[in-house]
Amino acid sequence: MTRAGYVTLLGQANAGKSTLMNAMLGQALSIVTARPQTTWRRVTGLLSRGGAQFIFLDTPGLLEPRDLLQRSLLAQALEALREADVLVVVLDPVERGRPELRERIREAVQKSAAPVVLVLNKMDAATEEAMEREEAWARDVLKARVHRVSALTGEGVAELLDTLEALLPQGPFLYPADDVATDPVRFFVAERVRETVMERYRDEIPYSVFAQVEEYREDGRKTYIQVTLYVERASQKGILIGNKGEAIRALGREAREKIEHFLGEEVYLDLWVKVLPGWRRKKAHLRRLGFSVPEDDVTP
Ligand SMILES: Nc1nc2c(ncn2[C@@H]2O[C@H](COP(=O)(O)OP(=O)(O)OP(=O)(O)O)[C@@H](O)[C@H]2O)c(=O)[nH]1
Ligand SMILES: [Mg+2]
Repeated sequence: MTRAGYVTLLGQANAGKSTLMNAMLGQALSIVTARPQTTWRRVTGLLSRGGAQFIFLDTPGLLEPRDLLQRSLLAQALEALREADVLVVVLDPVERGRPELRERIREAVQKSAAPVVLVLNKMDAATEEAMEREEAWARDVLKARVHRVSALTGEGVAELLDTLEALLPQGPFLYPADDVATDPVRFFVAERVRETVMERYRDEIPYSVFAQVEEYREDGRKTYIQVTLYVERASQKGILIGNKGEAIRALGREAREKIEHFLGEEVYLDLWVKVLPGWRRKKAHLRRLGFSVPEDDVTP
């Protein structure tokens, strides 16, 4: 008898959800940066080992939304919560986060019918005192079982997987055993460009740029990939391009190396920048960029 099911990773921004999913998959699928709010969509990662198939759902960090994009992020995280067969709540003992977010986590756990596993991440960096404080909160408030891990070093990840496997529902595999992802390669390519932007720029730029693959041609010697970076304002376009295009060339080189590493082949990366005024706040723009906007949202 095999087991298969959805394992949703939920938690505040920067807790290490994407790093943890990648560690469990043994592959850098979701992008990771030192900045909060790196993940902007739910990312599915598949792990099949022996008689078990884990369908991990990496989600945007829980937040108190301040614009339409953030409302879309929160809605996606909550939707993934509803699909969970097993819920993994990832906590960051180093940066505890605002009390409202703890409240959101508590609500999510209470609403979920799925078994809950609480992960205290960053055990390589957190003090024993901080770990114990979080463990007490988990025990008293969430009444969940607790695992200490470091998604960064891999410590505790194997034991966590064993716990999760035992909680998966019995049933047939839902995807072919050697699949790792359900999203198209184009998505992961665009994400690598966005990851590079988030790492190289500061202030508002990391949060104002969305990357989308517009063309992907495999007919030449090298795969040709055209990615458009959508920005909110003309001034941001100038910053991205830089003096005589120097900045965007450097960005392109770094992003291309990441893409080549991910795909295992050489590519030609062509970056364009377009202004989509105030896209984070406009329903039509967000839809065009592939974000789902909550139906009940009345903002134009
Ligand atoms: N020291 C340490 N750092 C970690 C660990 N796990 C993740 N990080 C770091 O924490 C930061 C955020 O990691 P992410 O995986 O992007 O966090 P996330 O929860 O997916 O964040 P959002 O997508 O913004 O919600 C990165 O700088 C990671 O390298 C860990 O176990 N130990
Ligand atoms: Mg993430």
